[in-house]
Amino acid sequence: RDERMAWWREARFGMFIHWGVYAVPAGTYNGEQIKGIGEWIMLRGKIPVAEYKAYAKEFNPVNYDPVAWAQLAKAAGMRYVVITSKHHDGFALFPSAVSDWDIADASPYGKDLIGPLADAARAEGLKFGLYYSQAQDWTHPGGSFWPNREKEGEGHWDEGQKGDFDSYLDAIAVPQVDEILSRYQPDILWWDTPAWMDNTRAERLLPLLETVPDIIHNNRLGGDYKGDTETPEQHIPATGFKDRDWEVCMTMNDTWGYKSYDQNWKSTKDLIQKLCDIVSKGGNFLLNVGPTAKGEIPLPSIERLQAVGRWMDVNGES
Ligand code: FUL
Repeated sequence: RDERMAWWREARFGMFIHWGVYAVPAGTYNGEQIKGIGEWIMLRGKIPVAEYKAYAKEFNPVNYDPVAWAQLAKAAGMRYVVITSKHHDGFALFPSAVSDWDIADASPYGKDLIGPLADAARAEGLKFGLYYSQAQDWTHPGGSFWPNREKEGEGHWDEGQKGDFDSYLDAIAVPQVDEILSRYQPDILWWDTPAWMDNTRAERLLPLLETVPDIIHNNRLGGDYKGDTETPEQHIPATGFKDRDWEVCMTMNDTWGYKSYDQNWKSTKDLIQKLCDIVSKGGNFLLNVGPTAKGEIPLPSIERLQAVGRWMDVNGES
């Protein structure tokens, strides 16, 4: 374990990327600004599946520049990148053989978004991780719904979402995790919101990880599985975790996925202080950017990362 975790413990600072079809509505549905984090707009707005899927026709990231993204992360002093390969809306940013709700079939862009970033990150000497929402899925029949207090089989708002959770795992989650592991050999698998997961279900995904030597995964798989890393979200714990690796994930404004009108940006000074606070306690900092549907990281995020980079040039380790 120690050897496997060595690069991660040294890394300290990484870029989280929440990118998907939710960047099209960008926080607004039917003329209404939907409260909360942008990538949850489908649930918070109770948007019907067919209506939500239509957004993919406008998800055309022609300005996507994975090399520039990787260089930005590198210049900021980050050592790894973690991108959402599939978030709760079920949309795959990679071509998937088991679903048409993916970049290849549902968007005019039509090309893989994950592979080019994996290559660009690795060319910059960065490690490459994938987020995958294994349980919660609001478009494939049978996917689960968070929070856990929604009983199994409940929580949906569209008939098309109904189905059997185990069948969903068989048809979508297991084969897609297999696809992303075999295709991209990620250094990290970042699970999320394990609603309705238990040991038996977790054990259908867990063996897939063995196909990627030394992969690191977080504590959100479900059941009793605690993974390699603790994942405090949007806050810095008062003290570190005893005998556990940990990583704080945080947004620069108040959303992970792009929202056109969220301008509540943390200052560069605040971000640097947070990084120092976390690192001094022995943790890692996974700092998020939410690119637009055209494939652009918002300028305020770029400016902050560049400023953190200038601070790193003076104060960071090389
Ligand atoms: C949460 C998710 O529900 C959010 O959308 C985001 O991905 C965050 C990092 O994890 O639990």
